Amino acid sequence: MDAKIYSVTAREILDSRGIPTVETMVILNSGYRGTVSVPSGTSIGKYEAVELRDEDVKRYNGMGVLKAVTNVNTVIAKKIAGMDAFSQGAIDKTLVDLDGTPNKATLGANAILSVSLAVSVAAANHMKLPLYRYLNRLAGTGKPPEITHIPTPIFNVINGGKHGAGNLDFQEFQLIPATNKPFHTALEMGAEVYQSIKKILIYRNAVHSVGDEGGFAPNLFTNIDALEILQEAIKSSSYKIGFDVFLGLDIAASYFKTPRGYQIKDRSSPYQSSELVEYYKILHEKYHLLLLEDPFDEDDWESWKKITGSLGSDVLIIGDDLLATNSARLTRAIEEKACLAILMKPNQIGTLSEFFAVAVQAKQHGLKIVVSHRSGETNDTYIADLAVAVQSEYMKFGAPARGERVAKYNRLLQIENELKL
Ligand code: 2PG
Ligand code: MG
Repeated sequence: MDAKIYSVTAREILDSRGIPTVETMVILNSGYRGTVSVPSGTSIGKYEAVELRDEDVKRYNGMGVLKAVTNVNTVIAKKIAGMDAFSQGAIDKTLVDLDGTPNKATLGANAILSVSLAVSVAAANHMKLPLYRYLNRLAGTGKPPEITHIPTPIFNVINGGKHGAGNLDFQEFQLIPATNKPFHTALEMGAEVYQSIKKILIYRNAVHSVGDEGGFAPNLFTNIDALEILQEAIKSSSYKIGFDVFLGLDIAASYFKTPRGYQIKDRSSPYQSSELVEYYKILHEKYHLLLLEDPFDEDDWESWKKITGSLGSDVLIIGDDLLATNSARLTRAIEEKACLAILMKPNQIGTLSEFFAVAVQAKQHGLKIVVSHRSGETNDTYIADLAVAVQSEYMKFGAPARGERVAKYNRLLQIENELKL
């Protein structure tokens, strides 16, 4: 039997925050099928493709996704039924054309992405290939990237900003094992230090409940205190900071930019951009920062250029909200030398083919890639296979704790084992 699309069916399910999301199943004439659910962000960049929410306050406080589900089950299903599941490019183009807006506002990026990804899973199953293998074939232009490594994990172990119930301004305090560690060792390191952080927080009488991505969400006096706790946790382990393990920050600076400057709790007056660059330099010198994500607001291009020019040779400057996995934004960032790496989230752009096109563009221009989850996730592990397929340098799937986060890490253990990497 052939791999033409027989049916496309979506439904509303819950994500890790108890908020509705879309799950879509694609069945082929051959009987092979693919089911995928899509994630959802909280710190959503201005330039991302948009999720369609029902805005019906009588259901889920307006957060229902029945409109997106209906779009899949009617317009989309009708249009792509009968198409060949191996024609991912043609299917994605059909979805983009059907929507007709640059940010997928008509049908919803949640509806479109769920279909785009589910088609690829059904195709992989039809070919009896592991998903990462099938995706890898779609990932390059001509020659797919050779699979030689599992991307290095960036563990988000302390959650602040919009992800934590605590009071920290920076969104993610991260732990990054050295890139030469095999994945299972990196995971072990992350999990061990995570447990040490918990002990330190308990000892200090600080809150040790966790935030949206499984990292702890304490109340502390300053953002620096969180870095101190990470440093202490590493010291209490057998690992050496700056050698075995490094620290990173997703600043998510758009969320504390005010008309008077960048306002964080570490200082009473807001930071002007050149002062913030100097502050980041100090943090780097003191805490071995390997990376800084979104150190400035997504429209503050001048500051991005400044920090990449002055700190870029030592610290990986990553654009998340700045780039929104969007080719036009990436082109500008490359021209203006605004950052050195791109955070890539499939739902920021909305189709698999566009995701791959951005990955190719980034690689061609020497930018490093971080494949990333969202703060609202399900137990779906697609993103783990995708990171391996693209052969990104890094991946960011949250803390080494909580079901929806460890599902991805456990999937990577499986892939590592299978590939004998
Ligand atoms: C980020 C992401 C994922 P969200 O800012 O990098 O960690 O958060 O999904 O809330 O946008
Ligand atoms: Mg981010």
